[in-house]
Formats: sequence, structure tokens, C-alpha cells
Amino acid sequence: MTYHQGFRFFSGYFDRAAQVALLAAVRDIVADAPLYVPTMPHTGKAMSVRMTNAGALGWVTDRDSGYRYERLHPVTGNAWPAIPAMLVCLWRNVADYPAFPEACLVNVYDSKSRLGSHVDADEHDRNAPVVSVSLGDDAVFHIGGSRRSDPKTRMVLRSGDVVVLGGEARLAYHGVDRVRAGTSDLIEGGGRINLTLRRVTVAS
Ligand code: MD6
Ligand code: FE
Repeated sequence: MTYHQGFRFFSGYFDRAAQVALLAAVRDIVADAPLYVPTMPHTGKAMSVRMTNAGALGWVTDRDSGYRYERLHPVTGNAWPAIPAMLVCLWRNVADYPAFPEACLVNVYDSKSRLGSHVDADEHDRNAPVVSVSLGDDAVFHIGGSRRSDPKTRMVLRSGDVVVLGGEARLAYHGVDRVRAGTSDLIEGGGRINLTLRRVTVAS
């Protein structure tokens, strides 16, 4: 079977009404699985984004155990809530992949948050793409190649935009340089939410 290759960008995939519905779904997730401040492996340095997850597995990080997927919320000890139906539907429409997503990472940014250049490499299934949804304020996003030193392209991700990293772009370095405060009125009080859908285990 062949899958779509590479980087795909769907500008304005979700209209305003869909963004409002997604935001409500995120609020439900957060009510069940509260946001927490993740810490970096080894140093224990706090990340500038707050996180939570939906799905069978959630991506977590802390000083002692590093980056990994866990079935339970690190603070409450409860299972993560289900991935919202709208996002499972998005995956079916754009992932071009036969297995369902297992993880939906929720990243919440304020105007000072950033996300350093990284590769999403904690998933066992590297054939599945990562599908990302942006809500709220604009973000300056960069994507490069498989080496950190490769040239980077910068682009603005706006509320409702969807990015798919598949094929050769699946292991490309990428990150968020900054969030532009006041560019969206979707989220009361401002800020940005990014949702990433992933397949973690290799489907049998
Ligand atoms: C963000 N996104 O947009 C961070 N990862 O806030 C990611 O780290 C990301 O957008 C994998 C695939 C798509 C992404
Ligand atoms: Fe990423």
C-alpha cells in the first residue's frame, strides 16, 4: 500500500463554527484531564507550553523518565478521555492511513510560549503521519529537514489550519518560534491551542 508522502498544509480546514466546536471539545478534555506543565528529561526544566492528552495513549515528559507515551494522566492517575469524534473524522479524511489515531496531544500556548525545533520520534509506527490542528492566535511555525542544520521554511499557522507531516516529512525538524498575541478572538483571553493526532503502536 502506498501513502501520501510529505508535508501537506490545509489552510482554513476548519471554519469558525467548527473551531468553536473543537474548542468546546478541548474544554471537555481539559475538565477531565487537567493541563499540566511538562518538564524536560534530565534537566527538569519546565516547558513553556501546558499540556494534556486525549486517547488511549498520551505523550508525557518529566525529568526522571523522559519522553514517552502513557495510558494514565501523570497528575490525576486517570485514563485519558476519548479523542473527540471531529478529530477522528479529520484523521480519516487526511491521514491516508488505515489504523485509527491513538493519541491526541493538546498543547496550550500563551504569548510567551515557544516550542523548540524537534522531531516527533516517540511513536513506534513511523509510517503513520502526524496530523496537527491550530486554534486561536497565529503561530510562526518552522519546518526543515531530517538534520537539525537543514534549511528551514517558516510559515504562519492560523486558527483552523491543518498540517500533516507524513512520508519524508514525518521525521523532519519543526517547531514554533512564537505566537502572535491578539491575532485571533477565538479563545477568550487569547492564546493558542495545537492538537496533534498520532498513531503510536504498529497496528496488528
Ligand atoms: C505546534 N506542532 O504547532 C506544534 N508536530 O504547536 C508540532 O510539534 C507538530 O504541527 C508534528 C506534526 C505537526 C505539528
Ligand atoms: Fe511536533
